[in-house]
Amino acid sequence: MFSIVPSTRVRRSVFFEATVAAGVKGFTAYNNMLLPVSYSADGLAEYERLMNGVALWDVAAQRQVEIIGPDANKLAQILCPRNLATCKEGQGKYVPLCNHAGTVINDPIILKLDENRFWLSIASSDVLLWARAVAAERNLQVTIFEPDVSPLAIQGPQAENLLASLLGDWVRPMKYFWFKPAEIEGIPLMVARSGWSKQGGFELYLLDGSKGTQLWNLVYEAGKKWDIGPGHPDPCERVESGLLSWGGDTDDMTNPFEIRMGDYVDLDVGDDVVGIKALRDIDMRGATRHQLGIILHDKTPTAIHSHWYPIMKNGEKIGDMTNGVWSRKLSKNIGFALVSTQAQAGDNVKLLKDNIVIDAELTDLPFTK
Ligand code: THG
Repeated sequence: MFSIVPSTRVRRSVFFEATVAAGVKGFTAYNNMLLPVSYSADGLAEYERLMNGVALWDVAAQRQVEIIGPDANKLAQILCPRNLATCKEGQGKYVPLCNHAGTVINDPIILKLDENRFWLSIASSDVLLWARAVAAERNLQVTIFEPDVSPLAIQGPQAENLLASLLGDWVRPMKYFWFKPAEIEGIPLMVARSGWSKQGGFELYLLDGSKGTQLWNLVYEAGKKWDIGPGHPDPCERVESGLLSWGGDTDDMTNPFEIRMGDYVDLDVGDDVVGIKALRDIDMRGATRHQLGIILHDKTPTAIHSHWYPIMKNGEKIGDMTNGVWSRKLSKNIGFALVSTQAQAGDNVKLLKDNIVIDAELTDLPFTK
């Protein structure tokens, strides 16, 4: 075996020590940081906790890009083709960030801390460089930097009971993507109802990087009542639930309409919004691809993670399978398909996987509610 050598380019999360103590077995790279993705050989325990109990995830690699200053509101809107006028202080929204061609270059949650201060809670691409360049080109008065903020996710049906036991019942009526400041034993946090699963839960944005292990241990101790254990953004659950993985399910030409993000685009935002003219154009012409589910008829459990596989219909390539997992819930091989809009749910297709042809069927997303 080989090891990955730590450096400033492969940063450790503030929860790194805690995840090692919890038995982490594997990491991926995300925003130049180590993101835990495995605690067991088959991942079953992590999945079961997420579906039936509560799991603790080190998702500090979901970095924040802070925009602060008198023009912060203006820049936030210029970067997001979704109307932010209705976004209140304490509210988060899921947004595509697009380049001038209308290609999705990240899909963050934007959190409005106040009129002059925002966080972009980003997927894995260099939004900091992008935001600074756009701000400079538009002569805007803002400071843009990566703050000392590290999200820790509590996910699963018992997450709310656990968090209420730590913070009080006020967390129960919190709305999706909304957030509030809080403290656990003096540790400063921003608490949001969010997380990259559809099983319910919260994210604790830790505001003091020296308190990572302490926060992890406090949540873990309180969670024992609900059999808490470590977990991670779960490939099986997220595919079953239809959650997008930017950079995995997208390529260098993917626009929001192709990947079910059309609802998060407002075509009537100002002409100064980056990419909006291209998006209006694409909307008028109609997107040529769309994202569907795909079910393989072959029931040998397979995972597809590192590259895309061609999907064929009537001998012609119509698109690609962009991810694939063995669905524990459906006992089938499932994944996402980014295919021509000529192809529809119900179509019989063939998947070319490493020179093997596998019969498959296109379906609607999500696979499970
Ligand atoms: N939490 C935080 N930051 C993040 C993520 C997160 N940054 C990176 C990545 N995840 C951003 N991507 C997503 C993708 C999907 C969702 C959230 C972040 C998501 N989507 C729901 C859906 O598609 O059904 C809900 C969308 C909606 O209702 O608006 O939750 O997880 N802090």
